[in-house]
Parts: sequence; C-alpha cells; structure tokens
Amino acid sequence: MATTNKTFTMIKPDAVGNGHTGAILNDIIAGGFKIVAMKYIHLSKETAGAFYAVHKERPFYGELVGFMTSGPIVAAILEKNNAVEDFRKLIGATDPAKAEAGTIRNKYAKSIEANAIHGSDSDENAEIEGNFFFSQFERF
Ligand code: RTP
Ligand code: MG
Repeated sequence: MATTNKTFTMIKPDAVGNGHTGAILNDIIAGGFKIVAMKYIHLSKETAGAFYAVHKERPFYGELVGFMTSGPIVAAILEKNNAVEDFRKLIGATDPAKAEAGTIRNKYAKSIEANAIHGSDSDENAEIEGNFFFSQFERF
C-alpha cells in the first residue's frame, strides 16, 4: 500500500553529464533525505518508454524517452517524513525558469525537458516507481 515517507528520484542525463551528480546528492542529503536504494544505469528505450507510459499521449513523450536514454542516470529511493511533497519543494518547478532560487532545478537544470532531476508526484507513484527499479534485496 501507499507509504507516506518515501519518494523516488532520478538524476537525469543532463545533470549527470554536466558533472552535477555529487552536488545534487549533497543537496538531497542536506535536505534531510536518507538514501534507501541507489543505482547508476543507462536506460534502454524500452525501459524509459515503460517508465514514462503515463505520458504516452503527451506531445513531448518521444523526445522525453530520447532524452532519458541519452546518457546514464542515477536512480534512488529516498526516505523522509512527508517525502513526496518535501522533495518536490527541494527540486522546484518542472520549468527551471520558474523554479524557486536555491532549488535543484534552479541551480542545475537547463530547460523544461533537460531539467536535472525527477521526483515522484504522489505516494502511490513513489511506490510504483521504486518497485520498477529496485528489488527487495537492493533497499536498506
Ligand atoms: P518529473 O516527473 O521528471 O519529476 O517532472 P514533473 O513531474 O515536474 O513534470 P511532468 O509533467 O511529470 O513531466 C515529466 C518530464 O517530461 C519532460 N517535459 N518536457 N517539452 C515539454 O514541454 C516537457 N514537459 C515536460 C520533463 O523532463 C519533465 O520532468
Ligand atoms: Mg512527473
């Protein structure tokens, strides 16, 4: 069932490629999140397409899958009280031009698509997304 203290994140290919992985992980930990699971992977088109299936009908779906497979990502499950909402606050608005100063997207993202990081939008999706990437033996 849904949990209220976990969220799922991916540091996206733009941020990994630009060398921001360490700084972003630092912001996440400084923000009070504990890393429960983490892996460094290069998504296939099939895997990225399946992960973003909820966006299948949106005009940017093809480009999004192309972008998310353009280089490696860091995927992680994070734990904190009120994790989903607090993490969305830490990362800022989807469009970095609208993201508040000090947020991860404000600091590290370049565009609405190459926006540095993903954060689950609900407890239910946090659970689904974490399970998509991690087995029970990969979380601590
Ligand atoms: P995310 O899922 O990555 O945390 O981002 P989000 O909730 O803020 O935004 P969402 O609407 O779920 O969109 C997912 C990702 O698709 C890309 N996007 N491109 N070209 C566009 O207009 C556009 N809009 C969204 C972004 O990479 C966004 O994070
Ligand atoms: Mg989203």
